Amino acid sequence: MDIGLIGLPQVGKSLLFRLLAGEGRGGPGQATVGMAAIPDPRLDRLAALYNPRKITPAALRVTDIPGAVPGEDRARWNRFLEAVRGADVLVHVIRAFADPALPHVLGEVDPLRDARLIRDELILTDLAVVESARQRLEATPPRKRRPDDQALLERLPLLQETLEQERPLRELEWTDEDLRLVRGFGLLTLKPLVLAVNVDEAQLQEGTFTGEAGLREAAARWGEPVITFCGPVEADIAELAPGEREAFMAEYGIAEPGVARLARAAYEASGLISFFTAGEEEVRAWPIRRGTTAKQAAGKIHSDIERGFIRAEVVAYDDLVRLGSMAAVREAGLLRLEGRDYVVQDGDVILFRFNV
Ligand SMILES: Nc1nc2c(ncn2[C@@H]2O[C@H](COP(=O)(O)OP(=O)(O)O)[C@@H](O)[C@H]2O)c(=O)[nH]1
Ligand SMILES: [Mg+2]
Repeated sequence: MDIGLIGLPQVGKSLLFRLLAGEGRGGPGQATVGMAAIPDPRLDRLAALYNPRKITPAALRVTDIPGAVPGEDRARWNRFLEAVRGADVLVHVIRAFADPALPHVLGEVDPLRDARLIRDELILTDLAVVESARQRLEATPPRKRRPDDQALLERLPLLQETLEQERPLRELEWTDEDLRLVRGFGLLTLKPLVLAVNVDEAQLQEGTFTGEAGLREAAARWGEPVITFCGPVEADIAELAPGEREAFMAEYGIAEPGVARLARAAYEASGLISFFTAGEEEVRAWPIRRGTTAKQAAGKIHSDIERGFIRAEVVAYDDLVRLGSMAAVREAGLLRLEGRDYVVQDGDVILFRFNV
């Protein structure tokens, strides 16, 4: 499960990457890849109950690619987009910060212009993919078409029409079967998109940034969440000891690092939920897609647990925290025994029973 960072050059993508995932792996001019922990206050509450040796948050892979300006170098821009075809969610990093020493690549700082520019580029990129797929299939004689080709040919015109109306494909209703048919295309506007606005310290203090009203209005219309963060201040927060962070953030009127809010927004936008395992050894959050069954969830932990699945002992996070212990949960009759087809809910704390 992957987050792809996109945006113009010099907007703070690589700084954000380091804040999310540390140094990462990769070479100069190539994609850098790392893991971003997804902070979850529920994990801390569970850890307070179990006092485990280890606390493991859910994590998503993040990819950072050297940026490109769409109008300037088409080939470079296309390579840039190729690198995020496999991502599950895109985070568009937008510059709001002012810095006379570092001019914006397009001149004025204008977050709404940048959001539109990248949005339009993603739409055009998908349109090219859809058009060429349609042409290729239409040129194939019917008897040479593969089983899925006919179904695709029936659906591609609607996709093309949607994109021609400058609408992203995620606005359409998608069945699992429709998604399966187009999976190989890596359509970019099908991916959820989060707008991450990099503000400067003055804007952070003021609680607003250049062009905020216009950007928020458009983002609300588009259904895209907007998260603000201030790169350099976030870097300072990360350097502080955990005990010193709250006072420091209070000076800026923020309760939580912007990077934490951003990681969670990307997680939620990508349709992921978490279940927990909890014991004295480890308290851990596991990312799964909505609709995952108990047996599939077991497989996230270990293939042996999936194969030898007997049952899942499940308690809702809220019940466990309210009652304070597994013994109290059992006594209250709130520990459920669930079978392989149980659909795991966000916040379920699960103990899997299995034999190998
Ligand atoms: N003033 C200011 N400079 C920033 C901020 N975020 C990033 N920068 C600077 O902008 C330049 C480009 O940042 P980088 O993260 O490499 O951007 P990228 O090209 O989008 O990956 C670097 O010199 C950063 O130090 C910010 O919030 N304020
Ligand atoms: Mg960079």
